[in-house]
Amino acid sequence: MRPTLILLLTLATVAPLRPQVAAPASAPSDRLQWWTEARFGMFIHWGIYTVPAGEWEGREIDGQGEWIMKRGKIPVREYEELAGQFNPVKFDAERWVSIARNAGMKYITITAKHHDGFAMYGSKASPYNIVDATPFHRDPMKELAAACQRNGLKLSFYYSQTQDWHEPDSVGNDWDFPNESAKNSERYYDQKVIPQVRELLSNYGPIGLIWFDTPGNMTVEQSQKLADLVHQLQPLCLVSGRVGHGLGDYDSVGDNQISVGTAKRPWETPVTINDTWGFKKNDQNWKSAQVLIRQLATTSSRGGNYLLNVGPTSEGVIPQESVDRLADVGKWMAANGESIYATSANPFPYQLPWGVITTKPGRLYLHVFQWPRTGLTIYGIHSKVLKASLLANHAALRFSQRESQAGELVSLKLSLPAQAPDPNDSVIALEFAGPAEVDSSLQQQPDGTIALPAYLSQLHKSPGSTAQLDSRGVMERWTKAQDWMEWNFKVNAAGAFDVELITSQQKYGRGWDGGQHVALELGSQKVSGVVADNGKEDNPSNPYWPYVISKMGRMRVDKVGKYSLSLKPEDIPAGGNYGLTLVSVRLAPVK
Ligand code: FHN
Repeated sequence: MRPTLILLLTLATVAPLRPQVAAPASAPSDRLQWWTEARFGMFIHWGIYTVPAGEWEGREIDGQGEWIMKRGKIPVREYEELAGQFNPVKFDAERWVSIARNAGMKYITITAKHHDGFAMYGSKASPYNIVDATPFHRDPMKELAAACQRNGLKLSFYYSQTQDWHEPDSVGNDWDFPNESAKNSERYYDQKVIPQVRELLSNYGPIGLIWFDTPGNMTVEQSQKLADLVHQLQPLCLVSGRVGHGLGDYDSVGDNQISVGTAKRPWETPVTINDTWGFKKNDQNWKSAQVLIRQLATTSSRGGNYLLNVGPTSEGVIPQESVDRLADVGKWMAANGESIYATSANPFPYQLPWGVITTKPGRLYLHVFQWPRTGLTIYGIHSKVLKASLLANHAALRFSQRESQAGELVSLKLSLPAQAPDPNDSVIALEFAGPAEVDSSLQQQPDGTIALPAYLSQLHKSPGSTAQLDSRGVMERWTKAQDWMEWNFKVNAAGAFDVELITSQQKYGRGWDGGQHVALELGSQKVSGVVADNGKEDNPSNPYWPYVISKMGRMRVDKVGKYSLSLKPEDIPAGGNYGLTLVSVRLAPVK
């Protein structure tokens, strides 16, 4: 047998390389290019709901601030009076735009009209707007458009096309307008939506995108008409995925969701900095700068855009808690933005145990969240590394690459300082002569763990099965015991493993079924058990959906090599709400 070759490359002497800029294999259309390069935008929810700020008649109304009209079933005539009290005298477009710019954001998407139907710009199509109906009388969108131009950011508009609780012909207001059969959605589209979208695309210069939301019961024709209108008025303006029927230019995943795998289409996730979107005075559940930075890096590592929301007050002020956190994100971006802007997704189809990876031609950026005390080993990089350095200060790192017996580079070992240079996300840049080639097959990681995500399984569906992956990469509606999954993977170090099932709770941990009997088979070994709550695990990229760990038993692997593991439910009790919400199977080495 040929001895394994160890290649030790010392890099301190290698001159810095310029990243090679090559056209990606599938070049984004002209419309998408700026947006996929931007990766990071500011979402702003601002409207007259900021006057009550979550309270109505001395009572806190449950839910998000911008939903107070619906949750409180506030009659249109009473809600309209808020306009007379809305006077955001502290609004300063330049300040808002510089907060976004200094955070490293490249675009702003602001609510031109939310579900309450109130236009936050001067609209001729409806007098129910900020210029005509409030004592403010200014058009903040004009001021923002100018400030964005000055600062090099794109301005985009959120527009609620389906829900409009102010209009008798629209969807959502069943307390003032209970007679559903009297509603004429075409009339609402023709008299309000189409003219207002036209105004937004005609009066504010070049617009980056129109962020339609909650398509609800729109027909294909209605969605198509809106998308066509946008493209006809501004051919370079994007249409969000929530225009409905897959007719947007990109996909918008669920609120506050980050999918676990890479997606087929360009995508964006809207995330709130606290829990509400529109300002709510009692919502103090601010995400830390660390969570925000890691969510941004994680979204980029899966090829998505991160649209982070702030909710300014009725005075026109972005809350200081948001400003502080965005400033911290901005400091990180100033040093590490190269690893976010214009990057592509992690070339490995799976997640790494220590963090996430983004890439550009000739570079891999390792975003290390869990700093390893004894150096970092990565399997599966086949290309020769020319240089490794810390992105923030350019300090070169020593490394070695190991070859397989067949002469293929199979593992990279980096020597690292003992302390994480950045507790939020330390980025290591790896440079290559060309695109980094990696082994995309599933394999045991250097820490001994074998992680088998649902999104990389082969799912064998039985007839009539409704099981599928949701936009987080979690199985939904798996209610038939005849559906089963299998994975092929490589074991690099033999030993005993604890078998754990990771399932996801629903939002805020409110729903989870459990109780399913599941069997896992690996060769002639079989373990089976009940999906039970044996402990929770944080899910930092999706903090609202905690993971549940179920311990299923122990398995042994005596030889390194290729294996296949199957997961077959033996029983899924009827009457559950969610089914088997599988995220992954984990084989954790027994220490
Ligand atoms: O109902 C809205 C909500 O108020 C907020 O605007 C979010 C942002 O993505 N979108 C809707 C729900 O998905």
